[in-house]
Amino acid sequence: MSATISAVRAREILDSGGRPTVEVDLWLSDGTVARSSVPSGTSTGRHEARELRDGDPERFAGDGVRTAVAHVRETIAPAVLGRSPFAQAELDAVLIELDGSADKSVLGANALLAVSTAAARAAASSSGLPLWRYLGGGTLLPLPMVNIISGGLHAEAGLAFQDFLILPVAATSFREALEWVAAVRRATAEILRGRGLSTLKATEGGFGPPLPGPEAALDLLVEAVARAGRAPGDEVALAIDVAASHFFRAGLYRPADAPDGLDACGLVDRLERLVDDYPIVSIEDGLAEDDWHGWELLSERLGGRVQILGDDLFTTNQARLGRGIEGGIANAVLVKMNQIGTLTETLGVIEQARVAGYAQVVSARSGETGDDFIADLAVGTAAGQIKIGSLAQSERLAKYNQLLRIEEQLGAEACYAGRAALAPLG
Ligand code: 2PG
Ligand code: MG
Repeated sequence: MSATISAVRAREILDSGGRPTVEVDLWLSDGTVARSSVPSGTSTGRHEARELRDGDPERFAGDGVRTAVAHVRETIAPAVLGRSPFAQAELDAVLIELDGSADKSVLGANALLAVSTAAARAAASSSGLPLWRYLGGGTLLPLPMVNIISGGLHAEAGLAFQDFLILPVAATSFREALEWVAAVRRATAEILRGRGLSTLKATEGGFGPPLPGPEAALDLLVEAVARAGRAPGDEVALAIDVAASHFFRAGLYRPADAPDGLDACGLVDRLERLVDDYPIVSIEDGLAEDDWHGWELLSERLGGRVQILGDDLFTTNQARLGRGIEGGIANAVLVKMNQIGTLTETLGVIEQARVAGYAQVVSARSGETGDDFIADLAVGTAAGQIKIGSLAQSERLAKYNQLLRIEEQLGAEACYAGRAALAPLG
């Protein structure tokens, strides 16, 4: 394990939305080479680490990442050359210090994360280990939380809530879980077609039909699960990502079907009715990212019944998760590496959640590449749940397929997390 980093090259590539992102190739002195690229969100949280964009309106409407790429080449590469890729925490500490800002806005979280993950991949490969083994060697295949219907910023459907998802909680393997999901997705398309509604895909490969409100989307999912031959709730459960930060304006929640606006209490009442009426087991971002009082109310009212998952609320940030844990707010954390910018900090959040008894959901972004790092991250850390988008589009399938490969590699050792991964735990 004496190999050191011998070269780092960065480039601008395009993500699944046709927007620029950073890709890094990293070489070790023993000839190992590894490649990583970073994703990008649409419904980003205010407290995320900053991805650096050029702001040059002449290129990609300002979204170019040439500056971030230059930072890898001119600032990061010289500082990491000769360092050990096996000392991830030290390497990431160097990256964090080089940037020097609290939100990684100087060099860009996109520049930092590409190098951080490429180094881990190179270290795994140099050790002759699959990445998931190098990252911890868990044997738990995650329960996938799979998008079927999109709204919010991910579709132009008129639905305020962003994600309507299914969870194959009673499958006995990851492979079987995907078979069930594919059947439900097919059934959804058949129902939509039968009603003359669009089956055009939204950003994450789910459908974005024009539906009047969340109840209509959930009715559709229940019907599709049954049509696929599965028991709604017992075999395939439902989840929502409300992404409430994105319809919170001037102190009120303003979903399309409540034009006068709702306060936190009104929205929590509405969410409670949905939990009463549908087999929902997880609610993500039920309230806005800084509405801590609202989150307290939501956690009190529903935290004993369903998983209360913080995405924009926690932004994979140990300080924000710490505040949540202290206040008994939420019972699960969404984990997106690019919200924080280094692998070490991501692993820190997963560990912090585990110690506190919070469930962990490793997640992709709406803008993805073919990079499948998060599949290995989920298994390696035994996170228990993963959210990748729909069962469509190669940037999503890259991760699902990697999980199938890992399950095959694990053989008899593989254990599918299923319902047991959900909070409230136990
Ligand atoms: C989310 C993600 C993924 P985005 O809100 O959970 O669905 O969306 O990457 O746009 O933040
Ligand atoms: Mg979310």
